[in-house]
Amino acid sequence: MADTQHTQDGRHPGGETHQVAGDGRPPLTTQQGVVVADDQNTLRIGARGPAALEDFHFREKIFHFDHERIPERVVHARGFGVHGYFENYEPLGDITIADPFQQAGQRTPLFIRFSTVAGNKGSPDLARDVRGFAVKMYTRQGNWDLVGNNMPVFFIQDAIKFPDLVHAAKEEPDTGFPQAQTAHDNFWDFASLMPESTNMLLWIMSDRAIPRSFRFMEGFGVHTFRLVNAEGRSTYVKFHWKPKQGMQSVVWNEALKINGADPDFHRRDLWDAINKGDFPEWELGMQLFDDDFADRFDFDVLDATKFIPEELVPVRRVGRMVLDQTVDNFFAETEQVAFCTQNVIPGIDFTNDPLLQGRNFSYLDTQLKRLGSPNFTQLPVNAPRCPMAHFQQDGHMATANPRGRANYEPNSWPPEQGGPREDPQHGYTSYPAVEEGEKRRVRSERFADHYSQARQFWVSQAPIEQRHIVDAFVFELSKCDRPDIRERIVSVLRNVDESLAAQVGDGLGLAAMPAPAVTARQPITDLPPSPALSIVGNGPSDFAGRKLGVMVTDGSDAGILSAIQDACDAQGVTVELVAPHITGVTLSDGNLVAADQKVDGGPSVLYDAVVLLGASDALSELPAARDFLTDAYAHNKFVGWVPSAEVLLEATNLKARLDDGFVLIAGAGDVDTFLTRCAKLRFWDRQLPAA
Ligand code: HDE
Repeated sequence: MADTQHTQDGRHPGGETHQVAGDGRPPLTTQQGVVVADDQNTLRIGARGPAALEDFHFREKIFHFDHERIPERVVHARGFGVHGYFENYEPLGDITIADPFQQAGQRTPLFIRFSTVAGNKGSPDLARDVRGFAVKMYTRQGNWDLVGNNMPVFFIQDAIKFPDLVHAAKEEPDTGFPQAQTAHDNFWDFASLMPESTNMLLWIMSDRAIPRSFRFMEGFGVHTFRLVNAEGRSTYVKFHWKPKQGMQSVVWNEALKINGADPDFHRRDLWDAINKGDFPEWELGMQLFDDDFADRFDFDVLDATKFIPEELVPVRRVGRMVLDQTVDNFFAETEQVAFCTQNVIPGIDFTNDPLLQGRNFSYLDTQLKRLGSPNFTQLPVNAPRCPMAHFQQDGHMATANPRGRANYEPNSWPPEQGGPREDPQHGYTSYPAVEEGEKRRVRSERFADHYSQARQFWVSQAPIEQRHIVDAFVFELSKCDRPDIRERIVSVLRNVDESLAAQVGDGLGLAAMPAPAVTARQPITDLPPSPALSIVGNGPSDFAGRKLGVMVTDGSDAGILSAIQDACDAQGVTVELVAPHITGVTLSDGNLVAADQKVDGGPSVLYDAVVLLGASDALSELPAARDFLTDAYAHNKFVGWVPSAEVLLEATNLKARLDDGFVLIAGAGDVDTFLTRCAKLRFWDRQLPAA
């Protein structure tokens, strides 16, 4: 923050000049600005004597350190934030007066924080989980927070169940584990007794829950919101973020290994991409509809366990989000950013979605607990960037204190002293929805169908994606100790799709299938597949933004390597060299190239595809080198290889199993063929041959 920074010559901004140390660095000071002479030794009485209480430097240093932590978020504790902007494509004044959507080309600065939900702050990035997708736009009409997820549906219909859901999903209260995973009895016990969570179960068991990177996943506002125009007309809207890089996920066995090899895999990916100028982009999409559609739709648009298929209501792309700047300080920005669903601006309003209504209470409440003062809005990452004036005052850490005489209203002080006034014309006006009904603890009958859309999601998946869903259910349920919980989930799945239930039952080794769970309403079984729901069907068109791992040894072909590097540069692909030593290898032309990773620190799970540009008998002896290849094979990756790498293919028994996912790079001319193949990202036929 500005007041703790030093200028180059050692002056505090606006303060006196301190003596500058010989090499030009500013002197170390206490928080009070007193220059420190010795930061190595506590003040003590005699060389072996007791410490003196008057050591204000020691006291201040330890005191501050002791108070460095703030409570982590109850959910979404593990997150990563960056800055960017939203650029609007065309004026949308006919639909909303919201500031970001008024002019073509208009840019609104924003901060985004991606997160996992269940894990603690230090948990690995590639947990199987929903990803938070929270965007704070600093508009000229105030801050607008769209606090979404990477899946368009949620586990529960009413916010009152949120504490139960989160308790069940996080660590069990007696043991304090497992960390960052739902693969335990408590979660599946709860889920098996909450039929409304079935749709979301399919989503979190799908590859959506293990994205390859934040850059390659979709985002959703989840709830139905309202857009309101100047005439006060309301249009319902569902918000979507569509990654321009295409969608991509990893496979589960890979996720498990990435968590060991690089627990920061997702944040590192985003950090690296932005800092090398490869700015990730998403398009903001809107599904716009009216009461007429809402009445006709098979489900209630206020029910957050349902999505609206894009094939029914098209997603209109209204602008793009570009992420172009990493944070200066993780704590100041990512940790202290405070998203609140109730941060809306004129032209954007809520609906009665019971989940959204509950969230509107929760977020403000949680920020006070976390940040410790109602003045969290004054922190730079949270402060609006438009003019702001009000009569709220004081409190812990108040730094933006108003000047002038009046701190109340109405008042009769002249304008320069009397403070701000309300503005009925431009101020936020709620949509005047007419509400009526009995005050009761009830839920609409229209929320009662829990299975039809889960089935629609299932039938929209490619066969390989269906296989992954089955495997994920089997994996998670196999971690449950109680057989009755496993069986209850299978009985729930029978209402979704018999073949899904049978495959999961088979994977669990059930002797007999349990009866289907009782349904509140007969599911609809003929909802058509929605192609937009498949990741494999919505991948990228090229290999740009991806990472290639090239294994090199002494004598590797310099010509092919430079062809790989040139082609990858041209296509926006990152190349990393993996070698027996970090110092590097001597290529065929006699030049020494440095390695990016030593072989055991650069497993193939960190790359989208690999090339074996060399191998030796000694290298093939290393388990890490063999894993490099066998994992790439097991994870259905494309493997380029040169004849001299054959020794590793033989050492791993893969020489006899070469398939179309292996590309022989006999010379520089084959590099393009290889990279073109890589655009498909995975050779799925290896795991599930096309029918
Ligand atoms: Fe949250 N959620 N949530 N949530 N949520 C929080 O706020 C809550 C829900 C989401 O990067 C908390 O600052 C309730 C749906 C994101 O800082 C808390 C309910 C969706 C983030 C909270 C929900 C989300 C949060 C914890 C049930 C997707 C991280 C810390 C009604 C649309 C934001 C905090 C960030 C964080 C409450 C359900 C998304 C406790 C009560 C549905 C992305 O306030």
